[in-house]
Amino acid sequence: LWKLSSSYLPSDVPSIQRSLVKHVEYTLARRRYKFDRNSFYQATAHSIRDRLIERWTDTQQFYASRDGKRMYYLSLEFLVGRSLGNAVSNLGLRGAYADALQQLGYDLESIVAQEREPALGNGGLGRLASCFMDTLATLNYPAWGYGLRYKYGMFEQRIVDGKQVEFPDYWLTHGNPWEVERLDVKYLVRLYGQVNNYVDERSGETRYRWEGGEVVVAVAYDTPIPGYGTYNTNNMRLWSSKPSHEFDLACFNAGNYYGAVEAKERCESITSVLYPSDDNDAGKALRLKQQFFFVSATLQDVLRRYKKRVAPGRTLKHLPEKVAIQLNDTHPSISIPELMRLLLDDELLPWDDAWDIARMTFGYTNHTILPEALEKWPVPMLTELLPRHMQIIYEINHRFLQEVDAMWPGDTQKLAAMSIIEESTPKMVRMAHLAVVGSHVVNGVAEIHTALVKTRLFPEFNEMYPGRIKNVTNGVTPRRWILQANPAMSSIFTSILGPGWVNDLRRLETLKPLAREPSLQRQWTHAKRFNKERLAAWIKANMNVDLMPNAVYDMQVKRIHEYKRQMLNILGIIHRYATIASASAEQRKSIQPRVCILAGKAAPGYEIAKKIIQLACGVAKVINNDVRCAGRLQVVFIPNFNVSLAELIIPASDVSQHISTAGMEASGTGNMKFVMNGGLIIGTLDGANVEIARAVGEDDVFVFGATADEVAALRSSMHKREPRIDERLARVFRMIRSGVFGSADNYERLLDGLTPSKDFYLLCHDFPSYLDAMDAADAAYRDKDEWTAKCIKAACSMWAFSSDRTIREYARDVWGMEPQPFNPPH
Ligand code: DL6
Repeated sequence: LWKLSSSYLPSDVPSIQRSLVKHVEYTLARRRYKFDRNSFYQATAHSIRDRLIERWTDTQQFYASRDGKRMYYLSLEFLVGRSLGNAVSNLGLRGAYADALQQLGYDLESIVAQEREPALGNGGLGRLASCFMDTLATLNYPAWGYGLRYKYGMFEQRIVDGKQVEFPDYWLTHGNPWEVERLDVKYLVRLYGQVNNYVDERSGETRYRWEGGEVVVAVAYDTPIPGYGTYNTNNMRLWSSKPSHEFDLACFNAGNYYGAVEAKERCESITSVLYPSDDNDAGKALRLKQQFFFVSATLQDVLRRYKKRVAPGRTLKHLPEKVAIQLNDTHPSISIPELMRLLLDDELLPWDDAWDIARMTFGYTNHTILPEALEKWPVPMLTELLPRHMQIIYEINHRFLQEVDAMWPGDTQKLAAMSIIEESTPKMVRMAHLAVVGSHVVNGVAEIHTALVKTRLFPEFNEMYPGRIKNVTNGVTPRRWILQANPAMSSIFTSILGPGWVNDLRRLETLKPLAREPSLQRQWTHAKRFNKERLAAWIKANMNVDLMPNAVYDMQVKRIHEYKRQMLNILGIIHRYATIASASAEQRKSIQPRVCILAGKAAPGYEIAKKIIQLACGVAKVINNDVRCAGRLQVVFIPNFNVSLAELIIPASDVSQHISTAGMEASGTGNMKFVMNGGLIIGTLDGANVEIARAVGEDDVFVFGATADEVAALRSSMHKREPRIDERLARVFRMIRSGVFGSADNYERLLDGLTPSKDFYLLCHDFPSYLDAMDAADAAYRDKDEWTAKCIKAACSMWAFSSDRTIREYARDVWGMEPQPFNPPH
């Protein structure tokens, strides 16, 4: 067999063309004269997939033979984006495929744009997981991602009558050429049922068995994840739920056809839909089922693979030497009791051994300190769905509280604050406490966030387990976010530095001294203009709006949240509008032209966020139709923000806004992408903004607003604050209330929270300094050469925000894992 397939598929242009035609004819079963663009997309994807598969299977075989430590990244979300462009580029075949397609009458970029992106994530957390997958493969780490294959991904957002309307995202309509269904890789997952005990004959100990209930099957779907400039190709395994038997035959035979079908559908519903809220869905039984279904299948799979490798003296005690499992937030943290159950009840290990193994295997990443986003599950719900796990959680908590009591004898407040069980009605399981207790490393995702995790979120845990909480600042992959998203800028880098910068962003530092050189500045300005025109063409084609070409392109694109303060941006836009409207024609000429772009989805049940979108659309409509604003101000809300749109929008920005109330945004990753793409940021001292400002220089970031410490102090004195607000802001409120942007009733709830005594997100407080920061950005933009120099220097200072740096830190400080580069035998 090896001889029959020993060399890799040829990737010269004629061979690629043959493979494209073969796939149209045989895979898609299309007549040779009936090709269209979509069949060419499918054929191109299959042709690339063939080339991925050979590297992929060989890489996995190689990892198995090397028997090194592996890492499994458990994430309920992977925001993958389109795969074709990424795959051709990572395999180094972009040129060959572009030529092959061109000669057949197609253009690679328009073929790439045919792909419907799988939106299996909400936002930052899911996209981070996908950036990590790219880096893990690129740096040759033996790692797999595990997740769920939702049939319906993140909803499609449309703007109807100026409001968000959600439509289901059935992303599998045309199939998914990137996945391989593994009907042979399946596991049974139990739900509900009861726990029975028995006495183990050998040891005489009481043991437990979870029995009865419903059993669902998890079927694996695998997707190859190619590294850039390496043969290593990793795996992302997503689970789909199926019934354990097609119909309940008893039901069926008794004439209850619908009952039989219903049971089948109940099983399949587990992986039907991604929950579209990026903070917390606790309380929804289906979400807990999803989480457990996911981790149970994953842990069975991980243990099966581990046990397959037989080595002298190796037992389950050595699991942490060979396996690291990273929990992407608390969503998969039910893994901790599930691994304990498998080790205790199936493998019959003693508690202490099982606990040491579990704790040394798991790492937990915290992505938010917002109290409402910290998952808690009602004890009655957990007891019903996972009775054995609830017992195990109680036992973990019992032992943990003994440790707490030993450290702080008699301190009942400490016990209550730290307990995994919250003594509320009903009692709740605090999943974050479970994750901290059951992991050997807990990490925050930016320096300031980690400091807050240590001091505000888990201060007692930090005292009890010194050194367990670490910082690993997030990063993004330069392959997707520079090379693929911004070919114009990438070709400048490549022409000066050669292609190696993509995997070593530090090399960009050498361009900083050239930032004022006219020839580099000229190329840079052309690239930016090209990117702006590319975006403007899309907006014209899709929204029928003509954007001004020579304006500052100012962007805020991210999930809509009160703490992210899109509202502050909109208030600033209205202020600018008021200034333009009240200026003379002569005065208007000196106002910096600006295109304000907003995009982002609001969780369907988050009414205030939806009102923010409505206000943005209302403001856009008025401003874009007011002749006084012509040539000075435009506002666009781009619907259905997703990864593909981000790739188009980000490279076109001059400035972008990352303006969360300080202390509330864990990291942000958009901020990194914008600066890497040659834009400057306006931001608060929050999340990764702080480190970005340090890396690029405080002068090149337009910082404003209260710091995290000031926010805390301001909040505690809020009730005493005088009701006086900035006169410019008062004018903006009057305009909204006058109905200029649509009926004031629509916005009353938004304005209601904006009085100094109720201003939780500190919009009133930060508004004046926000306007100062905007003015500073406008003033800086006027000196074009100096602005370009700032942008070049900033973009070339961003190496630390590559996910390559992030993953190296995880590998060193959390996983204890070494790269394993695979080179195929030629
Ligand atoms: O760490 C990735 C990303 C951060 O960049 C954002 O700042 C943070 O808001 C986001 N967190 C979530 C919340 N998830 N939960 N739970 O998406 O993580």
